[in-house]
Amino acid sequence: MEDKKILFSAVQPSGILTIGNYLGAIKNWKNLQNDYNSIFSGADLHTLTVKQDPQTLRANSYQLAALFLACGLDPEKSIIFMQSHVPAHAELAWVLNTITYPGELSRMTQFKDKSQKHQENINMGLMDYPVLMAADILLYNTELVPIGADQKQHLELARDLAIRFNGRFGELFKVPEPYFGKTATRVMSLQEPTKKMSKSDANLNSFISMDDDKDTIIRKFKRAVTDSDNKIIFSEDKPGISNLLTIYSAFRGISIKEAEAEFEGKGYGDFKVKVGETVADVIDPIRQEKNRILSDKTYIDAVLKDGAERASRIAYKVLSKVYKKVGLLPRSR
Ligand code: LTN
Repeated sequence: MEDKKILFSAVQPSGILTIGNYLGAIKNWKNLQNDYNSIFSGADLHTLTVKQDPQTLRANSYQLAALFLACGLDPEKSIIFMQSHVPAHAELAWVLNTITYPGELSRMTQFKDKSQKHQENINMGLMDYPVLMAADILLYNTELVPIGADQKQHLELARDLAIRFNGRFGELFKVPEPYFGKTATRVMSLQEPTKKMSKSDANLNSFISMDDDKDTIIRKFKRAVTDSDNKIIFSEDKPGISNLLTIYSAFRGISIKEAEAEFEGKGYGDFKVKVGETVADVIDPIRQEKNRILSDKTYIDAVLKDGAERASRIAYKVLSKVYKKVGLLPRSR
C-alpha cells in the first residue's frame, strides 16, 4: 500500500439503510478512499449483539456489500470485507477484553439505550460491543476513523485501550483519531423532525430508505411534516423545514444559505417536490445499481474474499505482535 494514512470504518448489516446513514457515512467514504488507505467493513459480528434471523442477516450482508459497491467504493482502491471473514477481529477483542473494566462498558450510552430497547436480550456481546469495535480499529494501525457523533464514546474507548495496552506492554498501537467530515449532517424524521431519522421507526413515512424508488421518495417528502408560515428558512423553531433544507443542501452539495436563496418566495409544496426529486435523482440510480450487483453473488463473494485476504495480511501482522507482547508463545510454522 502507498504511504498514505490508514482509515477504517464499518457499518452493521442490520437491514436497510436510510439516507441518514448514507449522508453520514458511505457517501463520504467514496471520496476518502482517494486520499487514504481505506478499509471498509461490514460489521456482521456486531450485528449479532441484537437478535437476528439468520437468513435475514445473510441477505442483509449481501445487501450491504452490494450497496458499498453501488455507492462507489472501489475494491481496487479500498479493502472491502466482512468482519467475520477475518477472525483476528474476534481474537484481538479477546485480548483487549483483558484490559477493559466492566464499568467502562456498562456506562456506555449506547449500551444503556440498547439494554432498554432489548430488555429480553441483554447479552455479554451487547456490553462488549465497544471492545470489538476497538479491535476493528486497532488491528490496522488505523489513524482515522470516520464516525457519526453517536460513536464518539466508542472511539474514545478504542483510544483509551490503545494507550493502556501501550503503557502496559510497550508501544504498539497507533492511537486513532475520529473523523467527523466537513458538515455534520444530522438527518431527522420526516414525520417528527425533532427525532433522528431511524429505519426502525414504525411509521414508514418518517424515513427514506436507500431501497425506496422515485415515486415513494417523492410521496414521502410531500407528506413531510412542516409548519404553516410558508417561509423556507433554516431556523430552530422550524425543525421540519430546516431538516428538508439540510437534506436538500447535502444532496446538492451546496450550503444551507444557497439552498435558502434558491427557494426564496417559493411555497412549501414546490419545495417538497424539489427536495424529493433531488434525493431520488441520487438514490434511485444507486438502488438500481445495487440490485444489479446483487444479482451476481459470485462477484460479491469474490470481492469479499479478496478483501478478507488483504485485510488478514495486515491484521495478522499486528495480532502476532500483540500476542508476542503479552507473552503468548510464537506458533511454529
Ligand atoms: N458501531 C458502528 C459500526 C462499527 C464501526 C467499527 C465504525 C463497527 N466497527 C469500527 C467505525 C470503526 C456503528 O454502528 N455505526
